[in-house]
Amino acid sequence: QKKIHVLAIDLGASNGRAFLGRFADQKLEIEEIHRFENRPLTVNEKLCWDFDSLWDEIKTSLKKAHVSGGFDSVAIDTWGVDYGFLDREGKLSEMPVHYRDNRTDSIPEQVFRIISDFDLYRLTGNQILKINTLFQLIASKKERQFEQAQTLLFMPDLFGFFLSGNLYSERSIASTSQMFNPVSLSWENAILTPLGIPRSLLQDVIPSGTIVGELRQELCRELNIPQSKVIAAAGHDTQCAIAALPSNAPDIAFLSCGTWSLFGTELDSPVLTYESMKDDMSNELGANGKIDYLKNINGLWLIQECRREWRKENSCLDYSEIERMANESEPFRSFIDPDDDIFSSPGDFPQKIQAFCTETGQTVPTDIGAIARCIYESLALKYRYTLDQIQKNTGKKHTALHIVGGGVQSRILCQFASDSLGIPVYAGPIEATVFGNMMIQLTALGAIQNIQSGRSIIAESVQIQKYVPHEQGKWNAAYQQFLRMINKENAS
Ligand code: LFR
Repeated sequence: QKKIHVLAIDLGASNGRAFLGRFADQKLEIEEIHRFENRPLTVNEKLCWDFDSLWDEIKTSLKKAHVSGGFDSVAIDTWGVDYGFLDREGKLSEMPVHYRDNRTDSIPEQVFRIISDFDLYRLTGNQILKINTLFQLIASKKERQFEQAQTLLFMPDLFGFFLSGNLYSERSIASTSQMFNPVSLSWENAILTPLGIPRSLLQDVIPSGTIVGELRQELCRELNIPQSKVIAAAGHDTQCAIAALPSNAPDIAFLSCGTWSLFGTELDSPVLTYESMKDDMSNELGANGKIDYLKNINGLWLIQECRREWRKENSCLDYSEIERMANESEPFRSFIDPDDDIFSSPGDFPQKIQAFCTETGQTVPTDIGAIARCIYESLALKYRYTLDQIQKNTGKKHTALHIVGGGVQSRILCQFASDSLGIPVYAGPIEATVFGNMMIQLTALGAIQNIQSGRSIIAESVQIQKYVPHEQGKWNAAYQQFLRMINKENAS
């Protein structure tokens, strides 16, 4: 069988990475060929994507991939919800804004005066988060950015347009927007019309894993590379990662673990009940057309932000050192709700965690180990809280958790997740997003049959670490303590 080469470019919260995948005899080997920073820029006091530098890095990735053996196709994925506008001439009309900008702070409440939160949920299935595209768009509208805008493209589709010259809206990323109906699989006019969002801004939606065109000829000439196919894989990084779950067992729980913890399970149809909305559950479309019923939980962002602060004193502090200190720290002293609003934007996290503990009348963690332990335990307990909600809303039972993504490297978190949930954890692959992006490209190219076959191939080719639960009694008691804290918080 001829080798097929696919190029996956994944733009993550702190880095962008390009990997070349070589597929032959039902085996996929991956090689990192380029890595670059992805730091937001502040422009006119707004946190923005550094679009020009990212576009340069993408071009460098294409050149390097050519030198490393060439590629048959390329696909870009990134986080959900963000977008850019094109003007009449097809030029970017301004810098795309980053979802961590605070421009949407009071927007959801303003929107609820026109459409209730439950109507939004019932029609889109998305957990109501102020970062969602809909709320960002209302902020854009207030700032009169619509005036120049002819076309809205979600970030992976925007880069896809720069690569191929074609306009489209890939389904997995559309389904993070709070404007897309997961039942009719189309844009939801009952939301767009009353909020004054022109349907004409949005592109027709195409399924994940569509070949959208070829690299533009001018681009190939500029870079001196041959043409190759451009694929809309899953534009949404989380859906690439879920496509790479190393299992085809029914009813497995998954955790795509990185900056965010996306904790959920696959379903055949969405859960759009009031209770599900109150439980902050989301229904997002997977690359295989299934519904990912999941919660966005703040993830390793909490540790990343703390480390940024601690590094001001100790510039060599790495994650393994932080985990060692957390391991040595006393267990179950204090807990946070990882999703409290104070943790949504950057800035002195150790201090924010201490403030949370003071306000909730708990022991205040003072050193690095105690603060880190509080974060890891709280994340693991929030996973249990979420699994309970999922089981209540779906009537299903889950007997194992698969963790994929960078968080697999956090042994303490994998162990705590198993302890807290009382089920085994299977951790890996770390590079799930890249594997998934490539597998989706390979399905589009007809080299593999579907995502299910891709998952079997991944299960056979990567190492999976198993964790089993310990200290169940202590974790059960801790969970009761965590519940009291969360319920008190919710009541106040
Ligand atoms: C993870 C992720 C989540 C999305 C969040 C914000 O990288 O894509 O799935 O909810 O980022 O877009």
